[in-house]
Amino acid sequence: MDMTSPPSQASASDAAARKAFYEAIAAHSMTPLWEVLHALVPPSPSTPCQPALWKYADVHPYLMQAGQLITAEEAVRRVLILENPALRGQSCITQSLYAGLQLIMPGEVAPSHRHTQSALRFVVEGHGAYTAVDGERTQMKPGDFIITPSWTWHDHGHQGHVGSDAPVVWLDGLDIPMLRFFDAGFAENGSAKSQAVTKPEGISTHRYGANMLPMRYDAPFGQTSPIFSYPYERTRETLHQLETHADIDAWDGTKLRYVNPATGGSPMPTMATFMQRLPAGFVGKPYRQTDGAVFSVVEGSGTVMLQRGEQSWTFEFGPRDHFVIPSWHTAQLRSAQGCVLFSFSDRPVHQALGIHREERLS
Ligand code: GTQ
Repeated sequence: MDMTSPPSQASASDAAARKAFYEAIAAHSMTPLWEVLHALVPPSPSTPCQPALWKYADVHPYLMQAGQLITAEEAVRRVLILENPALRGQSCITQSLYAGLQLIMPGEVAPSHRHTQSALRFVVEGHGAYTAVDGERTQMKPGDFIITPSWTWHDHGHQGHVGSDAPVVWLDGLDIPMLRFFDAGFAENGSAKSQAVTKPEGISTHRYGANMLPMRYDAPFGQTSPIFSYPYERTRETLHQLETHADIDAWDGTKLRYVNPATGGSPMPTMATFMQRLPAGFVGKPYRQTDGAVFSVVEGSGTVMLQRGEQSWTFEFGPRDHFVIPSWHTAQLRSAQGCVLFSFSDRPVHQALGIHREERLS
């Protein structure tokens, strides 16, 4: 029998006998494989996730309303979760990834805690906020990519003044659903609201971010990158220079992956992060990959066309919009005026398991 097709049609008496049999074994917490095998081992990934787009113009007023309704301290983390429309109630944007938009206002503190889930912060707008990890603070500026390694104390705060730059919003990307799947979540609250600052700001960049490492590298965060802020200033300039002076990939434009400088691998064991620039007039070729990816639009505008089976989607995106491309959906990026896109996915886990697949179509 073809392993991927359901069992062939049974006669009425066979069907009745089987149904009675299924009911008998159900009482013993058993079920027949042959009724579900085709769905368990599908011929190609059949994700329940849907492509989705969150326009910042729609999201922003609700974030500001959340700012009126509850303080960062009371909420602990004042975040609006971006839930995949096909997975409502599960707090996830793909089956393995969580995404949310976090708001912090001047004078507020999001109190110190730690958890086994790894987090990334991608700053969407505003100035004056900081995040602290393991005794070191870093300022959060739009486009910065910042890491909170698993099981490190972290708190966020805002020391800026009331004004148009005051609300600071960032994208939180966490491996919450993955840790839930493994039942490996632990968390603790800190004893102080804000952890003590024990290190000068920027020290981790000096120690680990100059293409050099300490002689006896101590891997302060295990497999996670020892650099905790990757500032946009540097990323932006690099992409600009590459777009001007190097070949542009027909699928991705100019796309770079962020690395743990000590290993060359992804910054976090569970999540890979990327930044790409599409030149003006870019019409990308279609591709699909097993790792579902979440995008945050940094600058410019464009279109992503998605297709899976008979279904297709077209999203027009602009600055601070967010969208998700689920596993094995064919995607094609276009940009008339040029744009910069941040994205993250669970690719390192696929790679560790040897199951990552990518197809670049023409
Ligand atoms: O900032 O620590 O969006 O613990 C979800 C869970 C943010 C955080 C989230 C968290 C955090």
